Amino acid sequence: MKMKTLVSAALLSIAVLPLAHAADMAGMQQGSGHGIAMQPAAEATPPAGVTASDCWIRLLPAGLPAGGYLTIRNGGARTVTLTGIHADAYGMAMLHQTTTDKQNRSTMAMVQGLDIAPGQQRRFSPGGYHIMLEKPAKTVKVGDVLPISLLFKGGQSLNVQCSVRPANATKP
Ligand SMILES: [Cu+2]
Repeated sequence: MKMKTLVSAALLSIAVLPLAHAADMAGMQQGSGHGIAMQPAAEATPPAGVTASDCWIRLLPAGLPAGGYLTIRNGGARTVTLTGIHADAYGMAMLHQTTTDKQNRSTMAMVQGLDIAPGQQRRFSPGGYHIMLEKPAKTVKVGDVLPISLLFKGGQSLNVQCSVRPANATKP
């Protein structure tokens, strides 16, 4: 257990993993020791004016990590910072960002904190910001609706229901 913590810390410090675009989900399976894991479920006190919508999870076969996508809108008066994710159905839930360079090479990186300014909307989608979900705690099937908690700096959190979609889905 102690060793695993050390490995996690080492991987966090690397944080950027070059990956082929098509294999972005598959490639992460190797690195399942990294990330912000097992944050306790908090009582949901959302930051003022912040809402989340259109949450969906893309289920992949063969135990590959699932991707979570949604839109977060800040209708409040101050900037909020998304710092982590908690999902009851998964032992590990991480904030990731995929970026693609001019040569069409994709890179997936850990996101330590995502600021959302007043009036701003952040859309998570395949090929961009996503929630990486690993270590399912139960069998997850297409059609399930799973709760996810968005954890914000300062200890606030927002709960959102996410529908589970098949591997070929590209939007909610
Ligand atoms: Cu990822």
